[in-house]
Amino acid sequence: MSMVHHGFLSLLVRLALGGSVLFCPWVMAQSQKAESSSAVIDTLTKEFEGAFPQNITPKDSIREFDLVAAPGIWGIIPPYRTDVWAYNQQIPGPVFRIRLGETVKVQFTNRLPQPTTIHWHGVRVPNAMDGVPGVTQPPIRSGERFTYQFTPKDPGTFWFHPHVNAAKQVERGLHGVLIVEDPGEPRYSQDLVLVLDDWLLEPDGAIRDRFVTRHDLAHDGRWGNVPTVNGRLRPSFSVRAGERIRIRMINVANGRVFAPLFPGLSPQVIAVDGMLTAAPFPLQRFNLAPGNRIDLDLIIPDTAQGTVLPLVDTFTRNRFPLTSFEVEPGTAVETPRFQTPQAAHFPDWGKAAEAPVAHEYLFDAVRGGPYGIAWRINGQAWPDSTETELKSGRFHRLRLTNESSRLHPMHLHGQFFRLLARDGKPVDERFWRDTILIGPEESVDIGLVPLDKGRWANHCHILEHAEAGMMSVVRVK
Ligand SMILES: [Cu+2]
Repeated sequence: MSMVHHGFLSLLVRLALGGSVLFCPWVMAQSQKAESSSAVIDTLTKEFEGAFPQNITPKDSIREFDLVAAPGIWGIIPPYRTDVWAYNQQIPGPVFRIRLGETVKVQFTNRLPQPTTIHWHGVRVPNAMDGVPGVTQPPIRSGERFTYQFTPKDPGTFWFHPHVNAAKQVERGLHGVLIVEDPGEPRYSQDLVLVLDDWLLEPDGAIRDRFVTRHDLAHDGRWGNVPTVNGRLRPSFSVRAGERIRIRMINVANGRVFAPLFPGLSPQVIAVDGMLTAAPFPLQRFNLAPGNRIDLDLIIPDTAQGTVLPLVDTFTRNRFPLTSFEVEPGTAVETPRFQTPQAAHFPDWGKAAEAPVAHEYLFDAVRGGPYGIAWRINGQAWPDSTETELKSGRFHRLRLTNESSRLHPMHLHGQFFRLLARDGKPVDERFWRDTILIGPEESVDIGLVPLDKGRWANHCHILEHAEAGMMSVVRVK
């Protein structure tokens, strides 16, 4: 029966009962439904409890780091010298390693010819430390200093980069790594950070200096011609048979998605976007989109002595090597034995599909705007934007719908979420994310219990798309 008929019936009932709507069948059905969906949300919220901490008690230990963003020179493909913008004159920028409970204090100086900020990707920082201009802080002008200080609540692999003119600043080389070690986690033979990047270089080694082009915007952002690991084309690492290595892989590219694979080896994925998975799973086809991180547990087999183990990208049909591990002959070591680390608690969320969709975000592009093509969220291109609100400490299901034929790795600041469904079909991903790659014409549902209050950016991590409007703000109250 249609709503019109229900409305008509309820009017009749109301007239019969002298204005009371207590026994209106339609109103009763609605309120039962509301009750049951709020019961479902209660269950989902309860299942989340203990998944990650609301707060952390800082130890009495402040780790100070100096960080300077400035023009510099880097040998991406020696002997060519490339003019870059870099943190502390190195590509990638420094790796800041701290222990859980320690407070990070970064004394930052901007020596770039333009304003900048630093965003701590994936770190649940106080909102004022999130580095988003016009949302959490004013841009830091050329020559100015700013102190970022926070105590990370989660151990894991995080990174940092500018949030002003990011398509240009990140592409020119501004990115660094923050690792929060958990003293309770096992000791690997090596803890190796691999920063994956992708440069668009001219034949003389210079960075092609046209940014946010119409071509980039009509496609999946800027894809380059020189993939690098830790700022070098195809570097190699020396390892020994028997070693058990924790590899922390980060995609800092503007647009390129990597699907890293070690042919013939079976590393286990132990963390995604910084957070330990509910259980380790083999690395097979994992799309590491811009912003994403994975931590791997890799054992170098005894049989590999004297061989070279490549790491290849398999995202496109055109497979290419990223780096290789040279296994020294005759130097095998004993493999450290321990249980692979995993999340202490991971919510079941089997009922998540029964929760109503709290907000839907539609992504599309139109002609216009400062770059000729504008990327939009719900019909608006940043800074034109309507905030959405989420309640802190309550489960929400959000729907992200891609109405375009391009890729969009969507990144929500300050929160971790879990993929629940693709195109309405349930997906059982047993790990958290802060960035989710959405395919052409695809719609995904994500679930989260936001904890940290404030105004958090929600944007595409293809930095050209974000620059051309694909950003909005979610307010957690
Ligand atoms: Cu996008």
